[in-house]
Amino acid sequence: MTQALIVIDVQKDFCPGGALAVPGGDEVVPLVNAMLGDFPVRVFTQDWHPAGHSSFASQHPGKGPFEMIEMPYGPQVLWPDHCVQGSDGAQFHGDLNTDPADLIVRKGFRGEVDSYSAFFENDHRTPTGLEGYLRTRGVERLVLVGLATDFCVHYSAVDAARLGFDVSVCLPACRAIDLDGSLAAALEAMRVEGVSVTT
Ligand code: VGL
Ligand code: ZN
Repeated sequence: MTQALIVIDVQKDFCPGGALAVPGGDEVVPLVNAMLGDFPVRVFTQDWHPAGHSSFASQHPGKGPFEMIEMPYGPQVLWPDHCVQGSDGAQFHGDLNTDPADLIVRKGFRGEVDSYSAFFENDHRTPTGLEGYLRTRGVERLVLVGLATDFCVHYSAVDAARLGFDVSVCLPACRAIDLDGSLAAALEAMRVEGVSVTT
């Protein structure tokens, strides 16, 4: 069974000092680097928003970061401005070994819709193309690592499981934002969808 390592959003803005820092986000870097050699297929994702993206609290007068709003496609958390296309914060962490990446998938590049998952945007309908890439390369099994456990890793893992991939999340190489219990909710949602979580 061909296995792919999917490295989610290990970018400067999600690491300490970044615009949307995930506690301990940088700690995953050496672990991810050490795992790359074990996989014949390696895909990295990069959160990649245009300036003024609709998920940014700065675009919603009277709202602040981490508040919720209703978007046409459903509820959406508002975030500090982060991972703006071409900005330093959108770059991968400087110590992440990106040379072995076969494919880099950028997501969240449409102004009006956010995209946590590496497979579908937050409307749950618009594909990123990653499913077709993995299938045409004969990949059946995915191991997910990266940031953040409770948002982009979680949504990617659930979508992948629903698409029929055998999915496992390697928790030691992930870190969470954990807003209002979102980590526990994500772990439960992944369990329900048949994602295996390794500790
Ligand atoms: C992410 C919030 C906003 C993530 C991306 O990578 O988990 N979280 N954009
Ligand atoms: Zn984002």
